[in-house]
Amino acid sequence: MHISSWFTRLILVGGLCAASHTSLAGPLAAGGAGETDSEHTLDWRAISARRHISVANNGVDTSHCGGEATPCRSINQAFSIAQNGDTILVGPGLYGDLNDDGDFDDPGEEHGSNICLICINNKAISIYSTDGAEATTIFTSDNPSSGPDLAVDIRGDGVRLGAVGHGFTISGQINVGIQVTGATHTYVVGNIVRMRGLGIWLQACDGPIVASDNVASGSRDGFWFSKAVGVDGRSCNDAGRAVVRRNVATDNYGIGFQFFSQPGLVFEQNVSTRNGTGAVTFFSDVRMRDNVIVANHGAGIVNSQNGQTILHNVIVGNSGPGVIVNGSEETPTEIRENNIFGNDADGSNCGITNASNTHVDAKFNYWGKSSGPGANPADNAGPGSTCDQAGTTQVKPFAPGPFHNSEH
Ligand SMILES: [Ca+2]
Ligand SMILES: [Ca+2]
Ligand SMILES: [Ca+2]
Repeated sequence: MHISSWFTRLILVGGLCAASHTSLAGPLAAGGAGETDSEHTLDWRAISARRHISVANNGVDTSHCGGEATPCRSINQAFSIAQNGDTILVGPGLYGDLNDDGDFDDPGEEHGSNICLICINNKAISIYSTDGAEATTIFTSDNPSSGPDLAVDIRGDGVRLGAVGHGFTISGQINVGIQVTGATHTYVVGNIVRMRGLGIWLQACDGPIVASDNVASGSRDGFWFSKAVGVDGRSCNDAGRAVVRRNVATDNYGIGFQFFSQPGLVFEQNVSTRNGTGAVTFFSDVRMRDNVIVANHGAGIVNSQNGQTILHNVIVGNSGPGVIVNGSEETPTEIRENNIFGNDADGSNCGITNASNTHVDAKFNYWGKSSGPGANPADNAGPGSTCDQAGTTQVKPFAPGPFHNSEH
């Protein structure tokens, strides 16, 4: 499955292209983040021609494995041989608990540590699959007898795990699929994760960290983003800017995307669908743009702190309110140019529930009807509705028709 085509299809099926998109310059219009653009133009031929360490299902782990004709069997063994700046290329097949006996002590299995099955510590390396996530599975057993909490643990700057078309599927019943702990300039791209607890958890430290084109499904929560706290002797004063782009969280019974403490985090072109809740923020200044937040079993977006920017999203058909704004800071929240309808059908029909007593700028949204927010088939919001606790949500002017998403 190629995520971007699935993404486009999802939007078109929604029939949201009836009106032309009037582009109103928002605060993100000139900003954005070109950080991950290189992911799409990754020169695979050049990478595979460069010196690299090979891992394959017909490999054997030795102290000198890794040549094209003498591949290693496990990713850990390749990592132990790798030096700073090296690339590890992993062939198709199965890695991890090869015989599904619940442990990792058999020949060719990933002999990590009691913390991590695959441990990427303190070397700036790139690890790619040659054939893509669908063809390359890291399996952690459905019945682990004991063992690590993390399937892949990255503790180091400048690591790349996967690329578009060159990631991994990580599945099984241990707690976290991919965890990045206290890193900067680290990329997690093109992976499919299905875990017992949490799909992907990125904890940034003093610099940008990027998650793009990943899929997290069938876990408790899909994605978590937070600032690392004093990892390995580093103070991690600042989370740095995180970029979360083109990921999909689906069928997680908890939360699709959860943001703890990364001001300035850019969240764009992601899909959150059929999760318990679509996305939850605990910190001001998360910038959400061009996402699809649909058909979640609870609310679409819950802002536990105000001060977010929510622009150009499709927030449709969630069982709870489209957006809930909590929080007490005097930082205004901006929710503009979104399609917000079909939400909260079992409740109060709220497109935006503002329980914050602070100003929410919700101008220029489309509410499901040309006459603006109100009773079905529109969603409600703003002064005079039960959705607006203190009458501080500004819903006028509104958009008379739905926004196009052709820009995807
Ligand atoms: Ca085993
Ligand atoms: Ca065994
Ligand atoms: Ca409605």
